Amino acid sequence: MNDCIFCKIAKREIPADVVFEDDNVLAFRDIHPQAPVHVLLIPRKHLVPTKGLAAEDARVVADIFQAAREVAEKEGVFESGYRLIANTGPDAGQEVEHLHFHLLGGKKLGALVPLQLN
Ligand code: DGP
Repeated sequence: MNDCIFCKIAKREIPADVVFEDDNVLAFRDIHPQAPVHVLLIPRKHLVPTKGLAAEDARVVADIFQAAREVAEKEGVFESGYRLIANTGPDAGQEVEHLHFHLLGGKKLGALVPLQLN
């Protein structure tokens, strides 16, 4: 996708603090960290989950979960625990449509949904 910011990061057309990469997955630090460890994991391919994933793309989701484990180990939060989430749609505050998971850790993360938002 020409105008997708995460595609540009995946192609290294714009800079990012990359912490993991392989042929299918890239992980880089979120520009607005919400926790001491806040890494985004994306497929290199432009996938939009709200449009549905083809069976041929399902493998990359498993690859992302495996990469998340490696990132958590590297970042020192595998033992203490971490949260892996994907915002989907306006109520979740999704900004970028390219499939991505947030890996958050390094502190007690508290409630999944803050009470003041209820
Ligand atoms: P979401 O709300 O789930 O769509 O989160 C998108 C995240 O992407 C948000 O936490 C900020 C982050 N982000 C947006 N643009 C950039 C960028 O250019 N670089 C980096 N590193 N992160 C970005």
